[in-house]
Amino acid sequence: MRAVLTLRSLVGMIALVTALVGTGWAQSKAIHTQKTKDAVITLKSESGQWSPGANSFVIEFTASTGQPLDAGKVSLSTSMAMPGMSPMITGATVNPDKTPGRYLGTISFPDAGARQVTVNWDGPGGKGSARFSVPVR
Ligand SMILES: [Cu+2]
Repeated sequence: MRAVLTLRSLVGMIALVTALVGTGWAQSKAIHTQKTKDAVITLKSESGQWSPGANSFVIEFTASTGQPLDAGKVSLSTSMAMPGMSPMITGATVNPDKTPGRYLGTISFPDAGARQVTVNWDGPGGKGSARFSVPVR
């Protein structure tokens, strides 16, 4: 009897780990959370921060009801103020994940420093825009 229970809990644990990895458990630390009138936007990555060089990240959209929000087409760009120069613009590649309201992105920063981030979306639930600051370090 004990052996059966142990096997069951082992199967359960494997199922849980598989589910967590499948939903992007590795991208679970929040970099920034931004509330707008219509949505809560959570930017996440494995390390919980952006660094110079290549970064992969996740953007999750949640409606004010707490339900995932299908944000449709999503774009993200960043701008860095450079003294005496025009701002340094860096865009991200963003694509929808299988999970509604979840998007996978990549972005590559040439240097460290504070970025002004703009997220735009245009989906069945409406379009919107959010701006917030994220340090690259
Ligand atoms: Cu710069």
